Amino acid sequence: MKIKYKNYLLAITVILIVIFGAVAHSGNVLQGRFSMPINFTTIDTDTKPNLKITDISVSGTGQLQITQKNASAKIVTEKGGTTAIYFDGTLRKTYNWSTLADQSFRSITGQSTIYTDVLDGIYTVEACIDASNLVEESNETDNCMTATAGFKDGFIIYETTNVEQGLEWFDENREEALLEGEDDSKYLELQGTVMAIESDDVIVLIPEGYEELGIAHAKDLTYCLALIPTTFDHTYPSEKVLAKRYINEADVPQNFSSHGQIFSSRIKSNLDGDLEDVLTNDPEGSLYASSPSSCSNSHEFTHTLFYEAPTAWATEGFAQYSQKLHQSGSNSALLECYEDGYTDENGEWTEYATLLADDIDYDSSMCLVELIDEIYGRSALLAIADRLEMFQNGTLTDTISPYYHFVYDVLDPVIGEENRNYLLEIFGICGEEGFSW
Ligand SMILES: [Ca+2]
Ligand SMILES: [Ca+2]
Repeated sequence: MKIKYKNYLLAITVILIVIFGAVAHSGNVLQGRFSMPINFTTIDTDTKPNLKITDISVSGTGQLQITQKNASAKIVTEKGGTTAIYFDGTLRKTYNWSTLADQSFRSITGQSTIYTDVLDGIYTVEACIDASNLVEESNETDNCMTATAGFKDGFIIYETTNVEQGLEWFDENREEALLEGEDDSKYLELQGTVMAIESDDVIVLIPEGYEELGIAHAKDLTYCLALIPTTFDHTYPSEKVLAKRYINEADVPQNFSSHGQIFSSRIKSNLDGDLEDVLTNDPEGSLYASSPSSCSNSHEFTHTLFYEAPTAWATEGFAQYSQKLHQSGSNSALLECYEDGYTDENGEWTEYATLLADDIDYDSSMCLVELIDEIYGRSALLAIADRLEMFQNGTLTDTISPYYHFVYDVLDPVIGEENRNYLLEIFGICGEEGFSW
């Protein structure tokens, strides 16, 4: 009888609250009034607090950020505990809780962040809450967290699980492997822990252990970003330049570029070699010539601006010519274009290849772009670049041919039919039948 009476009172109370709410507020407001979170079960079962570190990250200005949390519904009453931070296994700093301005981590399910000094390198960071074991917790085994984190040359370095970012191509390989009945797990295992090297403009994803290579790569992309879009009078098409270097089992290094993104895969020994080149500043290394006036990723970077031209000649021609202009010491930079052929880095003469749609000759295509620049001027080259950009943006409306055609829709409107015939004769193409591109 007593229990029933209680239930009866409770029911009346609930009804009165509902009526009061309905009278006091409009229908629109009511909806939110009954969505109160109810945590009674949790409160009843948690008999002890549980402290843990939930995140180790790096701020944009290079401070280490340690997030600590009370993952329970019991308040931590002790105020004199400590949180310890180790760099590469050595104690770096102990924070006494009483000195921390934000005490939220002691409240029920509360959390707060400790900001350390600015990092001065890359470290294996371990953070442990309740390091002196002052608090009796429901779980004493989850108090520490380890992560690789750093700040160097203006780049923040951190582990990332956001490996899906820009991994479409990688996923295609995985998909292909699955279709062929292969085990796809190797693609993920080869990748291992992914590190992000990030600044305001650039992000490089790279396997753990190759951070120094990632920093050199990121720096180089910063130089590319300052040099190349300006040359072609373009705005970079993405908020950041994204480059992803990952380990694959393919025998041949693979590069792929698209809208604001560069991917490259190497077998492990290649990546090891690239890292060694950076660490020893090897003059033969791919990033040796990297400086504010010379961008070593010039070719692939340029593809991120012109990634969808109507012909591979235009795509590769612009990338190679950009390399000649921006990458000192590269083969392209040492190549001299003339009216009927070119000399290579050894001074050897080669006649131009015939520019056919399916058979790309990088050096000849570069000279096509360079001749446009030299004979018809930079403004003609920029006008062509604009039309390529409009093509990939889908905003080119004044096309002559029914489908987008490099000769009719790009060259003709800029330099005229007579001049384009002159150029095409140089590259062995005469008459309409040769215009497959
Ligand atoms: Ca704990
Ligand atoms: Ca404890």
